[in-house]
Amino acid sequence: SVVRKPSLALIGAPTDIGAGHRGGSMGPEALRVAGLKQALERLGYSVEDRGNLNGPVNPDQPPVDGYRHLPEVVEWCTSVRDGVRGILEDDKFPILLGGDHCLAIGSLAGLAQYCAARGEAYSVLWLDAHADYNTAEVSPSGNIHGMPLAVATGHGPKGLVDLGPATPFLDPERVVQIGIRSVDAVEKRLVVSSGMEVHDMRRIDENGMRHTMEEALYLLKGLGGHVHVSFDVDFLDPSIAPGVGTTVPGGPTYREAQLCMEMIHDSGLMRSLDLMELNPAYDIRNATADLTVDLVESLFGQQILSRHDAAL
Ligand code: 6HN
Ligand code: MN
Ligand code: MN
Ligand code: MN
Repeated sequence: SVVRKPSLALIGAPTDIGAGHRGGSMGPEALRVAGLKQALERLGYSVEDRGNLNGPVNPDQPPVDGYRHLPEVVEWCTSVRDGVRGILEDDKFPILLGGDHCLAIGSLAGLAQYCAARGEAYSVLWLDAHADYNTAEVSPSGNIHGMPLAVATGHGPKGLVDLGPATPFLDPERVVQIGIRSVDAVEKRLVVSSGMEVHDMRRIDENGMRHTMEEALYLLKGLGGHVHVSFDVDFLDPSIAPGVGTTVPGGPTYREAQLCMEMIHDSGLMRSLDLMELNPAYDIRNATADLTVDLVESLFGQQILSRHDAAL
């Protein structure tokens, strides 16, 4: 069967407003320098680069009432929401170039608005070292990039929880996490009772990436609807991906990560994508950006040799 390739649209959100380290604001440009658009064009996609969104500068202030930079995060996430929704409304596949992971609140809200207007459902595949399920009450840092899934599922401040078509704008039963290996003490309790499907690194160690992804994709397929992939680059083992602010040892190897991406592609489920937390200030000669582009190639169908036995 011939599946028509979607038209892709890149949109940059150059800010580190929700992170504890500066430098993620350079992520979108590093991905462009690594040749993201050209790589996707080589695979036969038409790719539009919508440039960068604008937003407030990072005031580098300590948390207030448990949140760092909440008003600025609201502004950035509002423009990400509108940018991502605009791409979907143009019948294109959005690729958000972060920027820190708080911006996923914006892309999920935009997707939620788009799906709600059409009576569709959506699910999320979250590739990350972290669960990103903190609330202000339990966060050790106040950094909002540690909170996006809690916010989208309704646990967070006014201004963010109400960015979608309703509050909450994401059903935790429709969230699948892969690669998790750093969860804060109280966050653990919230994650366990959340209803999210968490494939932590121990599960990947015990069952392998193949079996883990088979389970994850089987669940997402059964849930139906739009599948959004939110890729936090710190998902990867720091030995191959040093260019992030919050490295955690013990992540997927190069081949485990490639297999993960290849299987997502073969499932045919993905309809939108975030590329988050790349931090060129910590990178070595743009190697982590280059690796991210390599992985995105697999996510969009690059194969070592063509094969017809898709994973699902
Ligand atoms: N990320 N759990 C830590 C915190 O401060 O809440 C780290 C969060 C990292 C978030 O990498 O997207
Ligand atoms: Mn992370
Ligand atoms: Mn994250
Ligand atoms: Mn390549």
